Amino acid sequence: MELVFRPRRLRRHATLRKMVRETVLRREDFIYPMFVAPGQGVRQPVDAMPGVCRLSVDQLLKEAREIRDLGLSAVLLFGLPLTKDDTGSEAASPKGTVQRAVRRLKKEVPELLVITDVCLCAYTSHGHCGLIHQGEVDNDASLEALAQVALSHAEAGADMVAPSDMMDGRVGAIRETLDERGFEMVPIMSYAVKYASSFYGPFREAAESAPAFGDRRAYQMDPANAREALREAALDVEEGADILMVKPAMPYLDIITQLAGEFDLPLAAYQVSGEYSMIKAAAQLGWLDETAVMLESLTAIKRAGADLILTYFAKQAAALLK
Ligand code: PB1
Repeated sequence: MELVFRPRRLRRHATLRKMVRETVLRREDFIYPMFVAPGQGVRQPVDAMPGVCRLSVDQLLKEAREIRDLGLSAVLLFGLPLTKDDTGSEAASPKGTVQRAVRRLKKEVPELLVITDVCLCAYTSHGHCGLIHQGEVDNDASLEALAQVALSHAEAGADMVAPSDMMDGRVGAIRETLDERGFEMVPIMSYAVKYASSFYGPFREAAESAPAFGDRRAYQMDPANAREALREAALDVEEGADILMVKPAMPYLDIITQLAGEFDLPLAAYQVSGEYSMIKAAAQLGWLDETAVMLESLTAIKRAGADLILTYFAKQAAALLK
């Protein structure tokens, strides 16, 4: 039978396949999340996330130079406090780990863009992302606290702030505070569509941020919902978000595609700790080829529509894409 079109014609040679490849990963696509710990000389591996460490500022700077030399453009900082309390007060302290790290990074590794996570969960004794009032997370009381955290990051020199708390109205509250205090040019990367996912376990070990009671389902989204993602994203656009994020990534490729088609803001996707640790564990057991699966998963996230990918694989991927 005479076949008119043979798709295999363009798959015959590696060069041809490369010429017609539709999705190409670049080092500039990646943002590398890092954990900043108090103290000096701290380089504490996170058991559930092989290759990821809690780093004191001095050690973070060493790794930041390595990240820059790999051709990566940006890092996202998560802070670990010296002490936790009910209001997460250290989160907004000018002497906090993140604030100190930002000042040092901007001075000593200026080529790197420094994005800071804005949330209370790693700083509060109860481990929730907002303030607790009568046993539940008080949305509006949390907005002011979160805005002060974002302000303290901007004052330290952060290039961008990324609120991951999922309180209603937090993008607007942060935007208003930053603008009032002269930081109208600091963009907000909003964790606009963030699910109450079970893929965050390893992160909660790393950041010691698991909720002491209950869970996050009263503020993070139900994994079963897709249409609701459009509403959440639209609200953040109206409140002034500069970049939208979907989180987690691989279990939510449909949501990434949906948002990419609906909104014209840059779209980020966060390949979370559980997605990373899954691949690491299977590779350690010899069941999967880590490099191949890492690149395939990152390609899938970009193919789905993400412009930016937050991933703990950033260093490994950048080294391969050199
Ligand atoms: O890699 C990850 O799992 C990221 C987890 C993420 C960080 N923004 C949140 C996970 C959680 O809900 O515990 C932290 C929420 N502020």
